[in-house]
Amino acid sequence: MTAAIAENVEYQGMPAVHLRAPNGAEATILLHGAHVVSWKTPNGDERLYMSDLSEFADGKPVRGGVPICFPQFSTRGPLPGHGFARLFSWELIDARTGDDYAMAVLRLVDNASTREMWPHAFIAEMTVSVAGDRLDMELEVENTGDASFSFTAALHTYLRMREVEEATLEGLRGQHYFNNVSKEDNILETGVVVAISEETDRVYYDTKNPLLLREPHRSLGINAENMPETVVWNPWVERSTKIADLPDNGFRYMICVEAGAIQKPVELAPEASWWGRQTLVAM
Ligand code: TA6
Repeated sequence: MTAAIAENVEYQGMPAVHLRAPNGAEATILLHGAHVVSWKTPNGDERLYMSDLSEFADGKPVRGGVPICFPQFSTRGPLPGHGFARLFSWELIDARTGDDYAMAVLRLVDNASTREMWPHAFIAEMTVSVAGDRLDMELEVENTGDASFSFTAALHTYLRMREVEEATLEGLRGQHYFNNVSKEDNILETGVVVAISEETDRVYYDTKNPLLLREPHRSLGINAENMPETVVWNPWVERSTKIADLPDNGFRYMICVEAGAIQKPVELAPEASWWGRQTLVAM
């Protein structure tokens, strides 16, 4: 055991905060987008996927890690895809360590640029902590204006896979989903596991069970709170070639399992706040 660390570092030329729990688990979070770009278990095993072709620049999304989608999921509205939270620099407002954890809190407050796109006053805070074999990520949004607003949000987690075809995702049987590839809605998931062998882009509704992502050599527990949708995304062969910041074979080494509040927008009255959380547990 060593002391926990929360320190300012650079990652790909951008300011970031590096967390290390006393057991050696680590996470790195960019101030840009409050974007978790790395999470390693104590044995040094990286559990998040990051594209080698990702750009790291103001106003550009990062391809990999955990993009925050806010205040709009995907292209379901007039804002840029997945909203603007991932395009701006957030402020690091707290970085702390304890006996068994290290954590950081980053904040985005509405400003002239956000109000140009979305005319609302808000504070968004992302809290990230590493402890034991867990990564906890919580997004909180407060309405600081004098009118209600609504939004959708997601933690668009890119999980690193040794080979995505080896992986199975358990816990979605019996749920209904929207298939964003075929555009069919309300499809019943009948499979005991979801496996990736083609382009997959699904929004599962009202998912309450913890999920288990198994690979032959390791597993990952995925829990969400207050984020009722689970998105499962892998672009597969053809679509990958159209994503400039993803290597053509990048889809083999990733699966996105996202926690979101998507189907029913969150309505926030003045002074009200909301939070949603995703927890990953390495096994
Ligand atoms: O969450 C799945 C999804 O919305 C897909 O439809 C896919 O386009 C992906 O996110 C990536 O979006 P991005 O805007 O980061 O290219």
